[in-house]
Amino acid sequence: MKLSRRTLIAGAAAMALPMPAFAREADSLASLGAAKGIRFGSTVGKNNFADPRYRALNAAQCALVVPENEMKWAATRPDAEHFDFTGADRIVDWATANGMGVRGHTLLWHSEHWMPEWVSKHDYGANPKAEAERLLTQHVSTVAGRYAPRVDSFDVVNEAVDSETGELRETALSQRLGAIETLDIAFHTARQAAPKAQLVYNDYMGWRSDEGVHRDGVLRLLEEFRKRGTPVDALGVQSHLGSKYSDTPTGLGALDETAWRRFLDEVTGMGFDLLITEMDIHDNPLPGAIGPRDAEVAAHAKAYLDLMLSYRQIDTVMCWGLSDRYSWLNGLRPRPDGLPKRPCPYDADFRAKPFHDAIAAAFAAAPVRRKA
Ligand code: 9MR
Repeated sequence: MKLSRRTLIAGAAAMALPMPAFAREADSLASLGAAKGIRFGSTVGKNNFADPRYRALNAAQCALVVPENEMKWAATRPDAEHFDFTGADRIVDWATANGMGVRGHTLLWHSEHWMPEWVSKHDYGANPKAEAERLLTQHVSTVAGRYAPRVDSFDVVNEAVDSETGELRETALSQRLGAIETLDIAFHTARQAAPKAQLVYNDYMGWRSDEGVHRDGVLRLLEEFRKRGTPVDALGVQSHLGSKYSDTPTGLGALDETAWRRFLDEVTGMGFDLLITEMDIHDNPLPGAIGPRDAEVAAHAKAYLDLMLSYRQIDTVMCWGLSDRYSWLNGLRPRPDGLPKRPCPYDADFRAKPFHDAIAAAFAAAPVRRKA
């Protein structure tokens, strides 16, 4: 009897055996994606990287991983003088040893809230502009230089556009340098430090009808990048799908597919490639019963991926976590009924869910990529 990889993983996990090391099988999401020229992957890090079952699941399913937090300023820069690459190195070394590629996330999270506190409190001295530029270029060149070429795609700038206003956010760096100038410096420095890597602007604008302001803001920023000659290769479409603020049982929100396609057309029309960088589905507004809930999540994922993969500029599809056990969404507002969330392709016990099958089906239906 030939045991499938899924059975082997579940069996080994149940018996608490060391995980078998095996090559990815033909039915893994990585292999199904690769058949169409798509790299499939997910994020690892935080508390989940210590779980051997979870590492094995990722190694079995993914061609690519991205450290969830370990490459951010908050993890790599305890203060202005020092770098700490312990967490990021561990993930990059493991991925390389297991034949997986790595994406870098993120060289600059352009948000006061998500930068370490010392960046705001830092003494910028007599020439604050020069000092802000020194900090930023030193950071980007050190991190990008360390991980190139093992990292061949970086989220250079993350979430610079305020989703409520469409304007660029302000940070301690941008107060000294100017907002667009800060982003320019980050991209130019990344290009120098990692000349062969894909440089990505990454954000969470999406296809719901209430996301128009955010979409417009991102479009304006991308146009500005083109005008200024900023070296940006692609837009990372995070794809955190599902509810925003509403936890009422209204489904996954009103969609505006026409506006979304127009947005993607404009982005690709400017010559940017696209990536899906952080896909998951927040199921707070969906009914508690697992069958209908999983079915709705899967249908949503399939419709979304079908639309997205019709753009051949997408050759990377990443989930933000493979298993419900470790989703960041568990730390967000609880479901109104208090039940565990089910936002990922695998459940909390690492069993594939209909969301997994939806990804497999979308890959099977996808046209072969331009760059395959
Ligand atoms: O999933 C990440 C969570 O563990 C961190 O606490 C948080 C702040 O560093 O970032 C989360 O990841 C975010 C990603 O870096 C950027 N896009 C949105 C993701 C979910 O918030």
